[in-house]
Amino acid sequence: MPDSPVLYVLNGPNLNLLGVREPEIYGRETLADVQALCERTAAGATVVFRQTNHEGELIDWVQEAREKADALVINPAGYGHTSVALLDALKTLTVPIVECHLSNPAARERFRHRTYVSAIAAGVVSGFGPMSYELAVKAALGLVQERSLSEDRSH
Ligand code: CA2
Repeated sequence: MPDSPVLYVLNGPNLNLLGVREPEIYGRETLADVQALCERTAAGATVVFRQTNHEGELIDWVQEAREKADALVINPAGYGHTSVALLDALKTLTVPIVECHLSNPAARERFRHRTYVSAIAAGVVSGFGPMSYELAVKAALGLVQERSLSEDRSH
């Protein structure tokens, strides 16, 4: 495991409204609460936590993660269901990608049942509210550790 792994946690459109609108679906915790939860969960790792409402900015950050991150957790929000461009950017990463959703999109409208991201993610965590992020962060750091152990063994 790198001494202090760098974990990018990227959030797509409208997640800035968390805790403010539609609490029956997305709960009462804010994105700042989710960020604090990720930072607590990833103690010892560096967490780069960001949200954007703009597809191009999200793609720029994925490209940045390609250079700087040891793993990526992404809640692509609506872009997960629509964006081939985001998928193309994610495909360029060699580090583990964990997809994360607050709600369980498979239990919602049909158009939410598929995301482009899940085709290339190491795994998907959905339906547990903010705890989805906690589980996703643990999974991502677990994968980083697994990789570095298998790299050590091959040297
Ligand atoms: O459950 C999730 O995390 C989603 O990624 C959230 C997306 C939705 O399009 C996905 O199907 C599932 C929507 C994010 C909107 O976030 C809001 C938060 C609070 C109030 C209104 C919207």
